[in-house]
Amino acid sequence: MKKKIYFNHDGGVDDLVSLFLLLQMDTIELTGVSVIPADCYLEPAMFASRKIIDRFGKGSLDVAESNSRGKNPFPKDWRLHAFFVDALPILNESGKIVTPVAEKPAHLHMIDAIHASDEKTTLLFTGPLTDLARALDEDPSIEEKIDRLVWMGGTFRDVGNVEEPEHDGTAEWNVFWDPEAAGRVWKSSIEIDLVALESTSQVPLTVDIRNRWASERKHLGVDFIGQCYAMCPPLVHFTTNSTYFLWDVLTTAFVGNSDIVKVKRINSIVHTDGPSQGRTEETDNGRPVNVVYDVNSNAFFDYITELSKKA
Ligand code: AGV
Ligand code: CA
Repeated sequence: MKKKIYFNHDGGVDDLVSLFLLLQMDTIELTGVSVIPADCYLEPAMFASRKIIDRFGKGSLDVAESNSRGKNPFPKDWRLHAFFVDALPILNESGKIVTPVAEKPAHLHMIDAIHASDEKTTLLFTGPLTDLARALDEDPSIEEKIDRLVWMGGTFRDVGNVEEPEHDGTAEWNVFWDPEAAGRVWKSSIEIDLVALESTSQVPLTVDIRNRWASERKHLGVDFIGQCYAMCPPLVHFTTNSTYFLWDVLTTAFVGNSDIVKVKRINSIVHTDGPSQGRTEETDNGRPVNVVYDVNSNAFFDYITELSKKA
């Protein structure tokens, strides 16, 4: 039996590579895709998603647009990445887009997808949780049909990846964009697997991995991920605010192959306002979450590279 996955992403390079990889996994069935304009601009991220499904997918999918808004906007330079992926020749060779835009907005599209399946759905979120929070408010009955939420979000270290005025730097961006949405999901009884910065910081984009993909570019899918990651600054001497990690791709790989990571269960809360807004903190009286805190990075890079060769 294939795992049913609903994927909500926010159009970054690693979000779009994640969509590509999901389409190569034969252990899962993608039941829906939606795009939230957080770390992207909506139009190019929608185009890119539909073109990736056209080029690399099989069955019939549509892609839903989110009409959600966040509290703390992402830097424009990062949001521009979706334009670059959308413009890749490999996605524009056919000159047309077949995969349609869904009629309903993302959160309602997700509710329909959850109810349409007899089995429980795994939610994969690689951007903020706004659409899930709204879906839970709209139709609380979806909770019992959700197997789990796998989310790229949060950190339990002292330092996150938000460097913004009026903030103390303790948050991870996907929580910071809409801290209240995370707070809403924390109040639900959904099982949460968090792929936090603890593990994603072990999979930076490096020149070595780029060179590996370059050497194997005769495979169409490896060439595609190589082209995508050509747009992002790699880790060379030390980590900066713009250094790229394979945050969402690790989260997606975890859905396909949980053997490559280590997970521990802790209790946590989310700070929803003030200078620490978006911070996830371990506390005894918090709600339980499963934190992916360690990854076998060689096994991870082998896994995604081999998956890409199937395209
Ligand atoms: O915090 C990680 C999340 C992931 O979902 N995103 C990027 C990934 O898609 C935000 C982000 C943090 N630092 C970034 C980000 C950077 N240097 N460039 C682009 N996005
Ligand atoms: Ca993302």
